[in-house]
Amino acid sequence: MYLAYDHGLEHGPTDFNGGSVNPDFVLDIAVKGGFNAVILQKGIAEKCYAESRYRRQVPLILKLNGKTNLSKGEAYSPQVCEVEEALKLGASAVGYTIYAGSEFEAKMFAEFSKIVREAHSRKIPAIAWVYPRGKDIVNDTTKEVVAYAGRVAFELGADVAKIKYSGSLENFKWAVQAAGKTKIILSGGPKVSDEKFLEIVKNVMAAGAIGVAVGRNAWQNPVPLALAEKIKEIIFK
Ligand code: FBP
Repeated sequence: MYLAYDHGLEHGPTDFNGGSVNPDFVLDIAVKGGFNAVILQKGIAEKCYAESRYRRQVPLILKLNGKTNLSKGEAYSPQVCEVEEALKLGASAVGYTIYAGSEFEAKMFAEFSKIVREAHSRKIPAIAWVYPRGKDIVNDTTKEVVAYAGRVAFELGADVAKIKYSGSLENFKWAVQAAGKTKIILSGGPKVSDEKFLEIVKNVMAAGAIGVAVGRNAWQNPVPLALAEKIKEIIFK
C-alpha cells in the first residue's frame, strides 16, 4: 500500500486541498496510516524526507522522471534523478513513468531500460508507471490498452507496474495475466467516494494485483486514516 505524492509536479498545486500542500501533512498520513512506502520526487525527498524522522518511519520510492501538465503536446517525461541519487536520499525502490504510445515512447524506453539495469545492479526494484498517452490513444482505460500497459512493463523488465483501472475485475484480470512476472499495482486515480474507491481496490486485488498506490483518494480525503484502514483490511486480510 503506497502513498503517491508527486502531484505537485505532475498537476501543480491545484490538486492540494486543506493541508496537503504541505509535505509533512502527507508524510504524517504515510506514517500514521501504515503505508508501505511514500512516493516522492527528488526535491521533496531531499528537503523533507532524507534527513528527517520520516526516513526511519516509512520507506521511500523515488520517482526518477516527471513533467507538468502545462504542455498539452505529445507526452515525454524526462529523467530528473539518477538511481545513485535516489539511494542517497534513502530510496528502497525507484519509479519511472512511461507514456506508451507517445511520439517519445522510444526515449522513455531507453531511459527506463538503463534505470532497470542500474536498479538491479544495486539490488532495488524498478517500478514502471505505464500510462498509454498521445494523439493515437483514444481511450487509455480500455481492457486492451491497460493490459498492453502491463505487458510493456513486463517486456521492459519492470519488477512492478502501476497501471490505471480498466473498469472491471474481469478486465483487470487480463492486465494482471498479460503482465506475467511483473507484479501489478493500481494507480489510484482522481478522488471518488470511499465506497467506489474501496470497490475498485477489492476488484483489483481479486484480479491478482499485489496492491495499490493511492494519492488523491487518500490525502484529499477528510479522514485519510480511516480510508487507509479499510484499504489495509482488503489488501492484507
Ligand atoms: P493518484 O492516486 O492521485 O491518481 O496518483 C497516481 C499518479 O500516478 C501519481 O503518481 C501521479 O502524479 C498522477 O497519478 C499522474 O496522473 P495523470 O498523469 O494521469 O494525470
